[in-house]
Amino acid sequence: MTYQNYSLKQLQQIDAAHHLHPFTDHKELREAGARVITHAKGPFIYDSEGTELLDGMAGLWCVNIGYGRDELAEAAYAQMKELPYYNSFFKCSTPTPVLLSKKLAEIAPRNVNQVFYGSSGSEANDTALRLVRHYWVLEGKPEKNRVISRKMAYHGSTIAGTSLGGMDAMHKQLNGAVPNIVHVMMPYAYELALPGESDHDFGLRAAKSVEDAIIEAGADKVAAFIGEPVMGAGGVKIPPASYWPEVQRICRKYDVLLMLDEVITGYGRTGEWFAAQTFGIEPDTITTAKALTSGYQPLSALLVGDRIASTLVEKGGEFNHGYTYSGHPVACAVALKNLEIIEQEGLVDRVRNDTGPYFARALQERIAGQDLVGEVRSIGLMGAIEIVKDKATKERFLPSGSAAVTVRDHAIANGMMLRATGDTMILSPPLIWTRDTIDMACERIGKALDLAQADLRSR
Ligand code: PXG
Repeated sequence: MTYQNYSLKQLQQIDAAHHLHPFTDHKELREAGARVITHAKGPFIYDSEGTELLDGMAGLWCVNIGYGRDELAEAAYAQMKELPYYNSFFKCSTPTPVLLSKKLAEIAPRNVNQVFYGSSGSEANDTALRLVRHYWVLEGKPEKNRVISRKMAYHGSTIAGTSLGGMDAMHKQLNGAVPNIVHVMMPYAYELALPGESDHDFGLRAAKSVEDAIIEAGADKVAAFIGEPVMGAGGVKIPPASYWPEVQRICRKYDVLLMLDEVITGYGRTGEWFAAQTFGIEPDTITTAKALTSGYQPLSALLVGDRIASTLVEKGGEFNHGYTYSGHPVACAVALKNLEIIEQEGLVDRVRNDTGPYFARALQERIAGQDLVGEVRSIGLMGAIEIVKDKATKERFLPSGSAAVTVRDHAIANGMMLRATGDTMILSPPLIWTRDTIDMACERIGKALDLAQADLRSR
């Protein structure tokens, strides 16, 4: 029986009775009823009532080549018919993860040539944490097991992901995190730069907090630093240009491994295959997922740098770690086709040379001037709009987060799917957006901001 036989009300009732949603206040959702998205095409999604929405979030930061790409469905179908599943344990392999690994080694930074697969970004970060700790044990330094992360970081929802992440609300519900993980300040100039401090100096100061944490723990106790090149779920926080090269320098100075979490930034989002290339750094691990398959299949790839890989291979013996679906043949077939499409359509170059700069200009020229907007910022096709009560003082509306929800609701009512984190509106559209799509988005967002302003000022 297909869903078309059910009314929206029926689907909502069944959803409420049986389905526990991620990151959701269940009581609130059950009272309101879920919006049911039923189909999608290109940059648009459609709900069960036929409402068309321009998807400003590429699903959840993942549908980089847009919806309705038959080539991916065909790649999955062909692979399912030929070999739907076989494992990559016990000295076995299947062709698609082999070929995908080769492709990933080609596009990754020079020092990164090996891949470990999972099904989600959270799993990949679990693997990354196990791998870096194991690395130091193999190198004869088992006490080098601490990891430095950042406040507001998002590294997934498993126990390791939550522990690595810096979200207070998530830690509170953990009731006991993975030990030996500390969190330093985030490189968020809009709120954390001191009066008169330049972006450059702020970037160096934020990087210095990593050095301070290493010195405090003792370099012989610190395994790695982990960070999202641009913090995503935490509010599209783009570090100053001075930040990452300085973090890399500090990591090298103290022999601390550098782990990048590119679950959001990987596969073209910042105008290079990886943000590591955008920021000119050479990490020891790169966590990727999401856009690896444009979300058409669940798949993650932990890209492992030569330093860790050679120790693992030469000194490691058996690495007692892996998932049933590590190197899933269907997911890898879809990833191969997805990367082929990104390449054939020149989407990475397009973001770097055309749509990225156009997106930045459009946000500056059409959105930044609005009364409710404290700042706009973007990199490639990833952007943020800070919602404030007072542009000059950066004062926010109370209660915290409520203004952004008002903006979001007006955006959705005007055909624009937009997401809010705290009081920051977030944009992370499919890389197939054109200048016209960007114009359409800015028009809808501008209208939502006008309507929200009328609402918020009259309260
Ligand atoms: N690292 C980063 C940087 C992420 O953004 C994960 C790891 C975990 O990936 P999985 O596949 O396990 O979800 C993510 C996921 C949001 C939101 O509200 C963001 C994510 C997931 C759910 C919600 O922006 N990112």
